[in-house]
Amino acid sequence: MIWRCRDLTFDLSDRVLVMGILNVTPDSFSDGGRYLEPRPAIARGLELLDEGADLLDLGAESTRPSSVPVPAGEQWRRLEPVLRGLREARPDAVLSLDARVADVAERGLALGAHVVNDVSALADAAMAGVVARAGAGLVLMHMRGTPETMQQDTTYGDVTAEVAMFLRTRAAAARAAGVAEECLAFDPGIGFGKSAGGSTELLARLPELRALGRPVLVGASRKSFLARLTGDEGPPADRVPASLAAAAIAVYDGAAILRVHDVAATVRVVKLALAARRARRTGHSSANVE
Ligand code: HH2
Repeated sequence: MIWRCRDLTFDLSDRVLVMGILNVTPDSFSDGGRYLEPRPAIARGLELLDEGADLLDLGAESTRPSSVPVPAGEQWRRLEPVLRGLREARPDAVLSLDARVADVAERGLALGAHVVNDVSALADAAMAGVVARAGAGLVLMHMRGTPETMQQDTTYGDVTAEVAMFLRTRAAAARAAGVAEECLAFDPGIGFGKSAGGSTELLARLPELRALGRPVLVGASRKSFLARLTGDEGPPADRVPASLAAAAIAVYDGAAILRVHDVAATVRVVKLALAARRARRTGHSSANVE
């Protein structure tokens, strides 16, 4: 399964990309305020790359429940120096823009970013055209409503079927605007307008989303549904063990991209889960270890 992002082509049939999260925000739920200034943000990005991140996802706007939109100008003021700094320090780094505003995406793509990660799945009517013109990768994520409203109703008849239908429809809209099929990736939107049960069900039924034919991205890292299941009452960093378990389940169930805060540990988990996935497919282990 090919994922094309401008001049890069990833074969994700038997490979998992680890996407490191870099939130250049004052208020993200896990790392808000830590990387708002360019210098610590660039240092964090380099650290994530050194830990083994295949790509970085740069966001300038929190989308946690009840968060409010950040004006495009302010988002770009936060992002620009960090994008420039990372491009300068690591010209080969693969950069993704966690952006729902076409203007922000367009500016980031002009500076060399490869992917647009749009949690609103093209709510901005200009977004698909911007992505199509750049030939960028595009992550389409399922969310009910907006971050401000999404937790008001988290009941579904069949959450997986509804998510799959939504992603199919948004993919058709992307293609109609000129985005190539090979550039698309899908994301069930763990925690975005979902109960803890809904998020867990989506993880368990990932093969049904993979069957849609595009790489599936999973973003479960440190999210509150994990704490609801484990009973962890502390800060988001306490959710690392559960996040790693979710990463293992996601990879075993066919995820192609993991969006995570804890890159070094996730890289290790991916190796095991991918080896198990291969062994399930082939009937024997390909791991060359005694
Ligand atoms: N989750 C968050 C943000 N962007 N993008 C995709 N594709 N999938 C996700 O699950 C996803 C996402 C929320 O996590 P985080 O960036 O850590 O927090 P915040 O939104 O508070 O900045």
